[in-house]
Amino acid sequence: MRTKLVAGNWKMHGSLATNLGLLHAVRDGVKGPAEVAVCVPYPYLAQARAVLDGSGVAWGAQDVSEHAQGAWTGEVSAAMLADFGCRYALVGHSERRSFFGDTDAVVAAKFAAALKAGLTPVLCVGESLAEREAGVTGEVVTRQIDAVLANSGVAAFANAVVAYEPVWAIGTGRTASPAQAQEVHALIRARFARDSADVAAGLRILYGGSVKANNAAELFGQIDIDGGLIGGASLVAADFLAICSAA
Ligand code: G2H
Repeated sequence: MRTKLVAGNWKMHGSLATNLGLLHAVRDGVKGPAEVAVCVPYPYLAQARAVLDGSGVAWGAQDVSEHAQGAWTGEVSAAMLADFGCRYALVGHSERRSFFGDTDAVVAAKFAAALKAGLTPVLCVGESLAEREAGVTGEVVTRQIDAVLANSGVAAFANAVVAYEPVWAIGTGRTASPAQAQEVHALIRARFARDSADVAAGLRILYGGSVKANNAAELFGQIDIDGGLIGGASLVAADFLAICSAA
């Protein structure tokens, strides 16, 4: 009953020239029941819209400011993203959390700002290797989610997506096994079910972290895995399309 979602996260890659081929290939190559989106760098949102508008492929941003407007040099507001037709905005990606100081509170504010502008926030959560080895994966992921629940409430998640991305699996070529991922996805869904069984049942929980064409089907076959957030493999059209087809 949950439509799967496969979202590409291009990170800081691309150029007008290389994006063109990739966007056209994705637009023209997507088949199958899963919803597909690409989260591109800010300067390429207009290009993504020009190619993808009217197609079945959505586009979005990789971050968003928690502020609505004002003297926030370098920031991009949710309303600006909406102006460019974005459906999605990632919030709390681990690279933002670890390299740019996005705390749980900042992530919660970004989530709320995205929702307010009519975007669908994709809340990224996940534990580091040290946290996994210390056996606190559940606590970490729950803390990250609780910060957003406390700020926006469970009903907000009727219009949001969660992405579980174990930090130790991001860009490392090391993927969580389907069973490892499923265990955390089930824990995440159970956390939401404590507040609302309906929201929990409808919530799409994506897996991210070294998803490739050769491991996507098994990951997406898990009962609580509703698609993927795809980094490196979203930059190669054939790989990304194969992952979309596996969903
Ligand atoms: C995790 C993921 C996409 P990759 O960051 O968000 O990247 O698939 O390259 O591990």
